[in-house]
Amino acid sequence: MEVYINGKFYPKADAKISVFDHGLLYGDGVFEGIRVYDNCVFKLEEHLERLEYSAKGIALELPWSRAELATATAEACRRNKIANGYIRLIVTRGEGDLGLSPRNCKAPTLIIIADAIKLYPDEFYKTGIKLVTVPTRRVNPAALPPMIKSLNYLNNILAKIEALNLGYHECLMLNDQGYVAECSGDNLFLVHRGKLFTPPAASGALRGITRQAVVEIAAQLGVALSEENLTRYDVFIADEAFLTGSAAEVVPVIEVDGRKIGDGKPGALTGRVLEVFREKVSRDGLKL
Ligand code: PXG
Repeated sequence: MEVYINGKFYPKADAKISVFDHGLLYGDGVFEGIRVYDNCVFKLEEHLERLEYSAKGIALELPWSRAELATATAEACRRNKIANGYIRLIVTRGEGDLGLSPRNCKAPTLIIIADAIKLYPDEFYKTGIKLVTVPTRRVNPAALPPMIKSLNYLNNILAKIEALNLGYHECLMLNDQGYVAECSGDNLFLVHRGKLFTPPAASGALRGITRQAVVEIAAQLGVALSEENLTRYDVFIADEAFLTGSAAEVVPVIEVDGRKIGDGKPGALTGRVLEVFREKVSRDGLKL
């Protein structure tokens, strides 16, 4: 495998950055997790747009154009012969001194890893997964906007640890007001009386690319969708629930906090959304 760092490709063993890089010292940076399906980089434009917004959100000026980032991403896939896989695009504040100030960081570091993807077990899609609400709250947008896909993932990792310790793969995270925010690495959707619901980004959700794809699929299927504040009560009375993410795609949720969602089986609308999503993935994006 060869990893792209600042315009050059390095064998995996030599792909290294400085220990003085503020991405490491302070988690000062942003990233994207992107899927490749049958030589198509799914929603690359949307991922690059979000990367630009994340960078803007942390006052990091990207010295690369969207076209340059797309070309480098495509090249990383071709070099590594990734026709189906996963791309991790990382921009750090760059090498600097000890001390929080980004002013001494000369230039951002751009890293692109294109690798095979470890797919979720097939049974997740067939039988669904169970979630647990964790005590760790999603970080307050006034402290660190969750819309920024930053290298600072400790909030999510603390939640993930709590879920794993309780025997769950994924969890429900509430915001500091008690409204549903999202999962540790996925967005959440509910189905109630044939309508789709998902929390607004302002409630502490990342503007997921898969989430947006589901919004488009809902419109295509003629299913109403509302972005509104949701409570655990809304989760418990839902007929169906599913989570979305680049790695997860669309995974049915059959139980939350020991309570069955609907009849406790993956829902029909969830199945239809997953079906349409999988039809879209190899068509909607940059062709390699
Ligand atoms: N919320 C959070 C906090 C995430 O990290 C999503 C929602 C879903 O967004 P997308 O754009 O992927 O639909 C994410 C994405 C990984 C990995 O390596 C994590 C994500 C995506 C891809 C890989 O664990 N999280």
